[in-house]
Amino acid sequence: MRIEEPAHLVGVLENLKIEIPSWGFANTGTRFGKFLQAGAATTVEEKFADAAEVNSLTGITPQLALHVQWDLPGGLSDTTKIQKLAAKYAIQPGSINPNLFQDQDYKFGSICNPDPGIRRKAIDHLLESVEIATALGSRDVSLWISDGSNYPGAQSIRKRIGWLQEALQATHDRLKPGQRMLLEYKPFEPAFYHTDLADWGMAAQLAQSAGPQAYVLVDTGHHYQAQNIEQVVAWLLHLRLLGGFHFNDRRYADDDLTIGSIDPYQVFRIFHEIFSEPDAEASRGIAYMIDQSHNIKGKMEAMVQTVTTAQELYLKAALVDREQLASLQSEAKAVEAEECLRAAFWTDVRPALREWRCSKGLPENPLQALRESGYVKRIEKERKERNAMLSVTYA
Ligand code: PSV
Ligand code: MN
Repeated sequence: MRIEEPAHLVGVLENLKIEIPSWGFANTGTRFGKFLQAGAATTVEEKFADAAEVNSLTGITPQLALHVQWDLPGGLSDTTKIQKLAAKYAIQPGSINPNLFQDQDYKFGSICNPDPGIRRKAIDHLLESVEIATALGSRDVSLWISDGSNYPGAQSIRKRIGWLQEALQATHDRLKPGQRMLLEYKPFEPAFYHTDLADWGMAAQLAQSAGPQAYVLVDTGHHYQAQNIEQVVAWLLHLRLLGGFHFNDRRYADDDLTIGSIDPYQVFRIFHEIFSEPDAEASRGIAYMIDQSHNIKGKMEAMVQTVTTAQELYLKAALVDREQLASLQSEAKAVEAEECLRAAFWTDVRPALREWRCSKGLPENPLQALRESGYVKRIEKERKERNAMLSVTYA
């Protein structure tokens, strides 16, 4: 496939920007332990440096998502340091992620904790996160609320709905014009009986009640096995509530594997729903973010592989002949309609992508270019000792 045919494909590629997570470069693991990597980022500066390298290879990752507790442990007072790093590496701070899950006080919840003092502390952290976003020029404050309970009867589900609403309202009211609050749902983990913000319906309702700057964030790993995620996406587009994604793949639960590694067709179907949205306004501001944990793969290679895979699947979805599909659907031609979708999915878009990269002065094959650049070897040498000293870093 050539990039000029059809002509709109170049525009499609120009529009796709993917936000990568700072934590994707740091040591991560599972609750059973961590395998430290010599080249993992040990400081926020190293995360910016790695993000800049990924951006120079792929050309589409100019923003880095930051987690407040991990990247700005000093809160608002760390924003000057982040601004300097952003300027030095030409990488913009992306979404700001408050942390409501690691403080010892949050054992029974953060903004849904039965203790009003702890709820206050959690709300203050959310408000500070909004201030951080403002100071850094970030549009999105992205909230994952991990609150829940482990045993029936242990907590009042109803009371906690009210506390959730109060906290989200207070956070929404602190947003500046143009900023957004993204609500990320997840059915289980760390809580295993009930999670206060468990699914897209709850998130949509909470976003609507919080106000016009609240949207839903779909983390692809945060669903039960058989959930039809593209249908969730279609509904959120319909409701004008689709704020963004945390992309990753999974085989079992929230596995945080690289996008498309298990089921590339699903990512394609999600993108197809977005391209099918007739109102450009509903899909314009969608934040395409990655939320992955590279425990086995080298972090730099995994990130480059992620970005190029996302680009391939996005381009495949752009190829669907939606006019033809609509007419086949109206005639209820099931096989032909499915084949129309599959024809786009099975198109090899890699030659077109290579062409587009060349036209932008980017390496044709970013993964190979990374291998040839010597970057990974250099950071492994530089960071090896620091990483060997770390036994625990991030969740
Ligand atoms: C929770 O599983 C989550 O998806 C949230 O987005 C967190 O911010 C992130 O993972 C932390 O790794
Ligand atoms: Mn996530």
